[in-house]
Amino acid sequence: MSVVLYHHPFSRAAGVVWMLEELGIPYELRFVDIMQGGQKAAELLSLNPMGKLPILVDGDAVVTESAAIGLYLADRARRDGQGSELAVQAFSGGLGRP
Ligand SMILES: N[C@@H](CCC(=O)N[C@@H](CS)C(=O)NCC(=O)O)C(=O)O
Repeated sequence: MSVVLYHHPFSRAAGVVWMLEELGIPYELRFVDIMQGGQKAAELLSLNPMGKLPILVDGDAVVTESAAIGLYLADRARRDGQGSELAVQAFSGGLGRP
């Protein structure tokens, strides 16, 4: 089963997309219109009661909070020999900064 990311392009989900791409993890994007309150829909509140994006679903695992998602993906990728420095780069001060 592929990773699903509930996403809006102008949200912290952007850093998660970057990390998924860098790690080469296949994923499905599900657009959520946060301008229209889509993040408060019952289906999404059942995944994240905080009513916020991003939300990552990986099989039975549901991960929220962008930094936590970054660390989760780093742990997932470690099997393939990649480290957690990508999570630090993505979520500690902005994209592209070490
Ligand atoms: N600390 C959270 C912040 C989540 C957050 O504030 N997400 C925003 C988009 S960047 C959101 O969903 N806003 C809609 C709302 O608060 O209703 C994280 O890093 O994931």
